[in-house]
Formats: sequence, C-alpha cells, structure tokens
Amino acid sequence: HEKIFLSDYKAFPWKVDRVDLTFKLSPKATRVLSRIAFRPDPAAPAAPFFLHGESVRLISAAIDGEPVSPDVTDRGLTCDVPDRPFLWEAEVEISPEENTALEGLYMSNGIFSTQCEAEGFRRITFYPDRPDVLARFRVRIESDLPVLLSNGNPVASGKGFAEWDDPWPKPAYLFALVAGDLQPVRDTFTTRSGREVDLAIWVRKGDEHKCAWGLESLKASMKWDEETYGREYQLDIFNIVAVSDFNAGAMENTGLNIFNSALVLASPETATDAEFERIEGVIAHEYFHNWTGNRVTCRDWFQLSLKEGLTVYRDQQFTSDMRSAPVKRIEDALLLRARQFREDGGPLAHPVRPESFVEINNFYTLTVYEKGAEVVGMLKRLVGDNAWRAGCDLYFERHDGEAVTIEDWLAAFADTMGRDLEQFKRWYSQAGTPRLSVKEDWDGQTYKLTLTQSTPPTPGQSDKLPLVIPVAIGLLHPDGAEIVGTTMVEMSQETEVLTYDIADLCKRQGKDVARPVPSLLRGFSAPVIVEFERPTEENAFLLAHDTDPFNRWEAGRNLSREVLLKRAAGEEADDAHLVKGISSVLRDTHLDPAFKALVLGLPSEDDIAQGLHAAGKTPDPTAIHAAGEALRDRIAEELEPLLAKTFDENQVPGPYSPDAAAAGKRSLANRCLGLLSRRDDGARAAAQYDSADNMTLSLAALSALLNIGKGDAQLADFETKWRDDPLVMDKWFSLQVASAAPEDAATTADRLTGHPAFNWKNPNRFRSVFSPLANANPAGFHDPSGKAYELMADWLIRLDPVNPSIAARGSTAFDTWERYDTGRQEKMRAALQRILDTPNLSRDTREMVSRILG
Ligand code: B3K
Ligand code: ZN
Repeated sequence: HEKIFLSDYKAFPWKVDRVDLTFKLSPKATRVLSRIAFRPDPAAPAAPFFLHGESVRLISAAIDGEPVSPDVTDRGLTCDVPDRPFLWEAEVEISPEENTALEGLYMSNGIFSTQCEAEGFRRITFYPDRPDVLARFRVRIESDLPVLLSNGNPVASGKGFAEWDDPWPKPAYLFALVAGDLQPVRDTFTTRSGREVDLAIWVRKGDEHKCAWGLESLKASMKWDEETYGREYQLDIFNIVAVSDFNAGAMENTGLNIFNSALVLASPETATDAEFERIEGVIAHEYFHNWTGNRVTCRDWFQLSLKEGLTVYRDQQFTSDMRSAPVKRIEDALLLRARQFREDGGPLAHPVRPESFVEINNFYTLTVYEKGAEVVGMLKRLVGDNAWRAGCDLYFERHDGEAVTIEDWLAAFADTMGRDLEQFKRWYSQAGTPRLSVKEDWDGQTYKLTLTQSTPPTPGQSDKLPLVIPVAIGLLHPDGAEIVGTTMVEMSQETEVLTYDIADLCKRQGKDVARPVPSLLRGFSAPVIVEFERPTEENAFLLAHDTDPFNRWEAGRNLSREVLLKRAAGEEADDAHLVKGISSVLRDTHLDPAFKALVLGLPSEDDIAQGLHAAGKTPDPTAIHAAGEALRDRIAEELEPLLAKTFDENQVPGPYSPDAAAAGKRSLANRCLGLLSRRDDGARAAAQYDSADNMTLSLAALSALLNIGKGDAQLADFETKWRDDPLVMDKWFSLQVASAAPEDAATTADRLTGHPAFNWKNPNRFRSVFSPLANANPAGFHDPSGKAYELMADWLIRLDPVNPSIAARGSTAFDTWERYDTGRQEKMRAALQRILDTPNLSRDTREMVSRILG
C-alpha cells in the first residue's frame, strides 16, 4: 500500500468541461454511462492519462466515438489519448447491493445512496477523482423508484427517469445520487436578496414527524450565514436525505446533503436534548460547507482542514450564538481535551495538515477537525474581529469556484492585515499539544509572569519550534475584584515575561497592595495545556470569583481533577474545597443552569488517565473508576438536601421544547438525579422514568438506575416500547455497555452482539456497542482480564472486510496502550498484532494498526 505525499502534488493535465452521467439503477448490476469532455491544460505538467476506478467493471470505452481498450488495474485505468480536446465515453457496471463498505453507490434499507468523500466516486465510474478537478455535472437516473435525486436543479423527469443539472462546477467528491421510496417534508427560505429556496428533508414513510427540528435548524443556519458572513445560498433547491446506513455523520454534497438518520431525525419522544443540539450543529455544519468546502474547495486531501477546521469553527460560532457562548466553549474544550489531546499525545499524533497518508479516510480526525477549528479561532483572536471578516470576504471573493490550499487561506489574512503569518502557519505543520508552563514572581510591588512554551516530540517530528500563541490573561485582587481585565498576550518566543506594576494598579483602584491571582488562558484562548501549580485555595477562589466563565468552570474542574488524580494514584486528597465550591455554585442564583450542570460533571476517567500519564505515573483504570465512584458518593452524601432542592427547582413544566434554557435545566436536574440516586435507591429515577414524556428525561432516569445496579424492569420496558425505532434502540444498546460494572463490560457487550437486533453491518448499531466499550467505560475496556481487548479485536477483524473505514476507526480504541502497565500493554499489543496478522486486512485498518503499534 503506497504512501502519498503532500510534497508530490501535481496538477491534473486535463480540464474537465462537462460530465454527463446516466445511471440505470439495479441493486445487483447498475450500469453507469459517462460522457466526459476533457481538454488539455497547458499550465499543468504532462503525465499519462489516468482515471481512478475501483470495484467498477469496464464494459466499453470510446474516445470521440472510436472504441478504445484502456489498461485497467484494481486502482484505475490508463489510456492513450489525443493531444487536443476529446470526449471520453465509458460504460461500467457496479453492484450497489454488495457494497457494504458504504462508499460510492450503495443500498441502505431499499434506498440507493452515495458517499463520495473522500475517494468514493472512483467506485461509481472511472474519473479523475481528486478535489482539484472541477466540472459541471448533468445526471440522468433511470429507475422505477418514485424519488430520484441528484445535485443541482431538476431539469426533466417522466415515467422511470429524472434528470438533474448542477450549474456549479464541483469536484467528484461532492457528487450525490439518491433513489428510493422517500417522503419529503418541505419548507422554504427566502434569501436576503429575495430568492425563494425550496427546502426538503426526505425520509422513509413514518419518519415525517421527525423532520421539523432539522428544517428549523437549516433555516436558522441559512440566515446566520447571511448575517454573520454575508454568505447567501445560490441554488433554488436544498435537499437533505436521511439514510440509516452511513459511515460518517453527514455529507455536504452540493444541494443534496445526505445525513446519517441519527443526525437529522428528532422528536421529543425519541431524541435527547444533546441530540437536538448536535443535529442543529451538524445541519449548520453541512450547510456552511456550501461556502467553505464546496464553492471554495480543497486542492488536495492534505488541505482537508481548510474546509473542515474552518467549517467546524463556523458551526461552533453558530451554536454559541443560538445557545450559550460560555457553555459551548466549555463543551468544545471538553471534547478537544478528551479526544484530540489524547490523539495528539499518542502514536496517532499528526499535524492539522498531514504530510502523508496511505488511506485518506484515516485522516478525518479530531486533529483535522477540532484542532483545525481551534487554529481558525486563534487566527481570529490574533487578527481581531474586523480583519477576520474582511479576510474571510477576501478569501471568498478571490477563490470562489477554485480548489485552494492553506497558504491561500492564510494569504487572505496576511494581505488584509499587511502582516506575516509564516510563524502562525506552524500550527498546521507541527503535531503535538503545546505545553505552556507558567511561573510567578512577586516582590511586594511588581508581579511577574514567565510563560514558557514547548511542544513534545511526536511520531516523525522530534524537534519543535515556538508557535504563535494567543494567551488571554486577567488578574484578580484577593478581594475578588479584577485588577487587570482580559488582555490578549501574543506569545511568539519560547519564553515571554509579563510584568505588572501591581502596587500602582492597586493604589489607583483604591485597594490594598496584594499579590494578585492570575486567571490564565481565559476562554481557552489556545489549544494548549497550562502547567501551573496552584494551591487548592486559589482554585476555590477562582471558582467563586473569576469573571471569565470558562476559567470559573476550569477552576472547579481543577479542584475535582486534583482530588481524582491523587486518589487514583493511591494518595490522600481533601475534597472539602471541591464540595464547598460546588455547593456555592449550585446556590448562586445568577448562574445559568447549563453552566452549573457542567460544574457538577467530574472529569472523565480517560482524562484522569491522561493526566497521570503526563505526570509520569502509570494509570490504573480500575482505581480511577473507583475514585470517581467514591467522589460521586461523597458529593451526593455531603450535598443531598441541596441536590434535592436543585433537582426540584429545575423541573421544566409544560410541553417539551429543545431550547437552550429548557435543556440547561434538564441537564442540571439530570446531573442531580444521577447523584441523588446513590442516596434514594433510585426512587426519584424510577418515578422520572414512569412520568417522562421525552427522551431526555427517560434516558437520564434509566442511566441513573443502571449506574446503581438497578433498572432491569425499565430496561425491558424500554426495549418493548422502542423495538421498532432503530435510533432509540441504539441508545438502549449503548447505555448498557456504558453503565456496566467494569468487570461486566466485555460480557455485556458480547451478550448484546448476540441480540437479534444487533445488525453489525449497520455502522450506527456496530458503534452503539463498541464505541461505549472503547470510550465510555475505560475501566471496562481496560479490565485486567483483557476480555474487552479480545472482543474488540475479534469484531474489528470481522468487520474489516465488510466496512474497512469503520473497522479502522474502531482500532483507535487501542491508541493509549503505551500509557498502561506491562500486563495491559502486552494484552493490547497482542490484540493489535492479531488484527495486523489477519490475511487481506484492508489498507485502512493496516495503516491505523501499524501506526498505533509504532
Ligand atoms: N465531509 C464529510 C465527512 C466525510 C467523511 C469521509 N470519510 C462530513 C463533514 O465533515 O461535514
Ligand atoms: Zn465537515
């Protein structure tokens, strides 16, 4: 399997003027006829004529009407072509029904559907399947199915056929086709220039009542992009299709987004608040790609973060605006630290713009997406709001209709600002999570902060250079007031010293001169780890007084983290400050319930393992789990009356609404419920389960019960009630694995794979068991027996030939093996080796497992 390098990029030697495709759909033998107008591109370096093609059977090919016999391999074809514009025609056969990899054209539940990003179009027909080849597509679909959709505008239809024309040149990865018995749920949106756009979400019969939220979210996104970025939608139609077998979350094909049904369908009875928020965010994300990704696309797949990091950043901004900005920032930091820091600190670490890959699907990572979004956010903080908008405008204006690079993106800002961004660009090329160590000096008058940055070595990158890091800092007086408001320090050297004349500042503000308390990296202004030893009292002080909501939450987090890190390492830890801090937060009537709920959440077990490993200790997942359980018991015991009061006060009366205020209250009440169940034997949870009229309440109640070893009756009831709703059943599977006792986790997962509804070829269902095993139950995954490792390896080996990209993704469960004790290490390595030794292992999984093993 060959490695592809960024440095080897060469333009395609032909331009494509038009693509005409005819699909004669049939589950086992679909015929695809292509007519492609090629024209030599004198600006590109000459190379043999090569078209990608995989799992496609060539029936015939012709150039300008004359039959030709190309050389076909399992990766594509080469052919002698004339040195002038010519028409390429080919007929191929593909089998959507046998396509279990779910890339290219495949069948899901009787629906023909496509997924072409990144390299799926080559499974449909022979084509220069690369993002820098843009063309106008016209598509004819022949089939007896009632609904036949593709990109762009419908231009003709009749009995057994439909034709679509997409006037916007696009790369093949944005091609889409859907055919099936689907129902539309329709709406309209009027753009700011007064054009009416027809919107529709297409679903299977019976799911129509789950589309309202998706449509609301779509209209809100279209409006937001006009107001915030001045970006209007250009086509007359915007279609979304829900499909039940889908590898990713969703796909931004021009005018025809295709969604994993889990990320578009929602009703109060079947989806939780968190899912409503996620759906809103993903609908927005895919819509925002219309400008950042589709109209301005990537030159090659190494530039993936150009569209993904930027679009994630935009969807984060959207959610901040629709909901609560501080809460969203905390949620994003939680995800980044839990998943991206883990990736960046292990064998899979890679830069936001990788330099090589074997299988591009393996690079749709937390680093490309989430760290990429952080880099975009830092750029905005560095250039300021006005230059940000001006730079974005310039980027769109310059590059609309083009396939560009991260250099082009940065140039738009460099040119707007007249500022050099070369050093900033290192964020795209340097892997690893930077450390920012902070030292203080106080002489009674002057306060000095010394900031030192360093980035640890990562695979293939031993030496790191200093980055440009925006560090937002504030200083508090011990009386609780701020003496220096938030200041953005632009760090670019390895070490920076900041000096504050505190005596003068205090005098001018009429305060006693006193050593200040620093509030560092406010708003999580950069994706770095701050290394700063703070006395417990100071964290308690910041939890009570910091004016920056992120750091207020962070201070509480530091308190619980300190307790858990110590106890998980077998040391004593006093939790009095933590308990008192939580109690004050819960009593504070000015705080948002959603924020309180986040303060009540303890750091995840993986977060503690990460922290112990970083401190040079060997994490014991069993001990980490026990420490967390004991701390929850303690908090519940110490604060029972307050938790009960908070629970009662945050009940939301009336019909369900997914808005941020109501969701925040439910989130806080449900956190309280989880803790209270440890005291009331599940009485409140059982009552909530019985009376719940929405999924947020029933699922939280069920989870609270399972977590205290109860809930069998409710679990059975839930199954009976929802057995015909696969999206709800996914939650039923997940919850059991997530809340199993560590020693039972593997057995529970194993038993569930024997359930008649465990359809392992469906990605959502496969993940409903194996993702919580790998991510939500670390003590279970790392149970010293090694049973979970074995089970995971067995299933990845089984899944690999069927769906390599999901199997490869699943192998990241093992990417922390280096952290653990020899016993666990050996068992994990053995499981990985067994996967690697499997005959005919896919390119996807082979690349991942080899990188994990190092
Ligand atoms: N661009 C798609 C992801 C496709 C995944 C391909 N393996 C969804 C998104 O990020 O918007
Ligand atoms: Zn995206």
